[in-house]
Amino acid sequence: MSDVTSADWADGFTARRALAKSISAVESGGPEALAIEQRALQQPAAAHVLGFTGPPGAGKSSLISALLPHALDHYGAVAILAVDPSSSLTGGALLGDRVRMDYRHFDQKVFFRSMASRGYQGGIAAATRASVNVLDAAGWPLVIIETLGIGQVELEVMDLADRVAVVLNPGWGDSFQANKAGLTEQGDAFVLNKADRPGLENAKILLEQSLQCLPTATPPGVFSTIATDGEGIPELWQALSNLMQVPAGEQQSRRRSVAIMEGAKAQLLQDFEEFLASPAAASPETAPSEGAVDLLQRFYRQRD
Ligand SMILES: Nc1nc2c(ncn2[C@@H]2O[C@H](COP(=O)(O)OP(=O)(O)OP(=O)(O)O)[C@@H](O)[C@H]2O)c(=O)[nH]1
Ligand SMILES: [Mg+2]
Repeated sequence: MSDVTSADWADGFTARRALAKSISAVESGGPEALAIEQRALQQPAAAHVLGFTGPPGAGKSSLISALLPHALDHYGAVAILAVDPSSSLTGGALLGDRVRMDYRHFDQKVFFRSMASRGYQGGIAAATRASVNVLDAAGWPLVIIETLGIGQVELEVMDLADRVAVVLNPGWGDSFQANKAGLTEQGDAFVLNKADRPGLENAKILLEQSLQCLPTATPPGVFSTIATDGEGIPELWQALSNLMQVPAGEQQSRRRSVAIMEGAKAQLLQDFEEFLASPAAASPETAPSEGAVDLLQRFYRQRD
């Protein structure tokens, strides 16, 4: 039984609503979002960020669910950001077979947020980064990000994580070119999930061969799991928690500098747009290339 009282529930609920609101605000992008994010970054970093990526339907959500009790034992509370593929190229057809995560029985210790992969002013990677920074500031010790391993944007999302687990299935060598997708460079651990399917040994050999070609001293570990019945989950968690022994904030300093740069860019753009709308921008008749140089010179002169 949970020892959470109704007063705790009320507190947790309010805090959660405030958190959800802050995340919505930073997701929507723009100067306001950056201001909230900059404020969040004033807190010392404490969160670890763990990414799960891989092709549609590989079992990322199932694995996260299966690992969650271990993660809660270790960290006490876990936030999950699922970058939802429903509006991306491949997601639609697989929706019927997706695991819809239901974490309500974990009470207040789990925060779950699904993020559409499109529709954010600064792009999904920026929205995810800002959300991670807000969750970190709000004291969530572990943030798990789930995303599809199919494109440049997803690679950018995974760049936010301290460590990344790549989830594949037996048969991946035939059906999915992890090398081509840039996944082999991304992963700190590789999970062959659906180990109950044929072709496990073959997939393992293929994967280990391609990982040996990486320019790292020790190739990342390969783990076999059956997420749906828990097989291999304790071993995978052990490996992931060893990998996560990174100083909290190692990545946060990177998230912080990207946020600062984005802030500066947004400010510059806003100033330039204001300048363009002003009489000072009225351009004399010149050739287009000279016109652009002239315009910028006048913009900088005006700001001195
Ligand atoms: N046989 C078998 N099925 C599994 C295993 N793990 C997950 N599944 C099933 O595979 C399907 C997809 O699982 P998800 O966890 O939704 O996969 P996902 O990678 O999160 O999928 P997307 O988020 O849509 O990319 C579901 O029907 C799961 O029940 C496994 O180890 N063995
Ligand atoms: Mg999923």
